[in-house]
Amino acid sequence: MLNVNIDISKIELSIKDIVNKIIEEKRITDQETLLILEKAPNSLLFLLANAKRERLNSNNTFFNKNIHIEPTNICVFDCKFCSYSRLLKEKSQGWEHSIDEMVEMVKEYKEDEITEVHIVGGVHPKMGLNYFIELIKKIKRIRPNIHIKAFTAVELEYMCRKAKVSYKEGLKMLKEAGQNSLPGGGAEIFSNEIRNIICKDKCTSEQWLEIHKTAHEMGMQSNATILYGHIEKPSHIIDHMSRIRDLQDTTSGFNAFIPLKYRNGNNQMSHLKEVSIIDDIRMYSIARLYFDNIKHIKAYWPMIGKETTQNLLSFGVDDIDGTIDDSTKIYSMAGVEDQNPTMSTEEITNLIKKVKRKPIERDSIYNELKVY
Ligand code: V47
Ligand code: SF4
Repeated sequence: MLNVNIDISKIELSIKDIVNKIIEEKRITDQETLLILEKAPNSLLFLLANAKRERLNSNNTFFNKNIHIEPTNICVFDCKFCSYSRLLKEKSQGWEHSIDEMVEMVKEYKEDEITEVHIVGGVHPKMGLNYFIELIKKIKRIRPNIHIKAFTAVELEYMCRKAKVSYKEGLKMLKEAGQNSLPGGGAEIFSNEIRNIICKDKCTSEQWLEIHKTAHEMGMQSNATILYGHIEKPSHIIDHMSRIRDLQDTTSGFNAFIPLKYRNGNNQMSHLKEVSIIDDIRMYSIARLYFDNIKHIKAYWPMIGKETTQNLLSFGVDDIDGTIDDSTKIYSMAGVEDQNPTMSTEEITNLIKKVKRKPIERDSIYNELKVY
């Protein structure tokens, strides 16, 4: 039973049973979730999400010490929401890091300063499977204990296709080189109706799910994301989460679900207004209530901002990623206020403590390393 103080008699009839199910910790269906996403008052949704967050993760708020490496922003795809990719013909605005440069980036940190390297970038036609295998091997040679979370399903689909290997073969080679897990990017919105408009040329929803399934079956865990707040409708959000919940029922390989708010700077969808903070909180809350099989809901602070992240810790979120030195350009180029997002351990833990939550440093697979 969730510990929540609600006067059930005051709740609208159509959502009363759903609320009872949530309180009794029963799984809610897609239809029920759609109904509460569309109809439940904010206060009710927020209260329930917080109760569930506290039931699953008590007061704990997780972060880790990592750096992001973006090998290139040259990309063969043309996602309408992307502010940072450049085509080969626009090379003057692009970057391509050499393997040695990226290894140097890792070397800048002492062994105990970071536990994870997160590698994600554009899909460059010349950076293939062998290139990334060499990169991973070289990083592991200098930091054998570091966790490498790398390559979205979009990058993996392209590199396996180009190398003419199956997902299983490609992932096996990367795993043998030292890759440990996969990030959750590239999922966007699974519905073809929306995908065909916002990112029609990259990997399909089925391919995204297949790649994560294959990784899970090989013992590589991953995350799942959703890109919300653009042209999608509530039904698309439910459909998206439903496909992830179904896969998780079979594999249990997802560590965290990460809602990513669409930011409208400098891209082909810039005419769209960004959604309000209330919509953000509703998205995170509904995710917390829907996923009974994914333990962590992550707010990626460089994208959503520090203040909103703090607020979200009361509405379902228990993980804030935590990059100590975030070199990601995905969000700074999309117009996020903080153009150089970095937080020291002290800043991260203070941010969490200020809203009366308990900061816990974790490793990449959620083993607790230190309580602050
Ligand atoms: O797939 C691109 C998103 C994702 C915009 O797994 C945008 O731990 C908002 O997935 N507005 C890549 N979002 C980043 C990602 C990620 C980030 C942090 C942690 C993890 C993890 C994964 O960034 C893309 C896309 O959905 N994105 N452009 C934009 N304008
Ligand atoms: Fe390329 Fe990723 Fe940007 Fe899409 S979101 S254009 S795949 S870098």
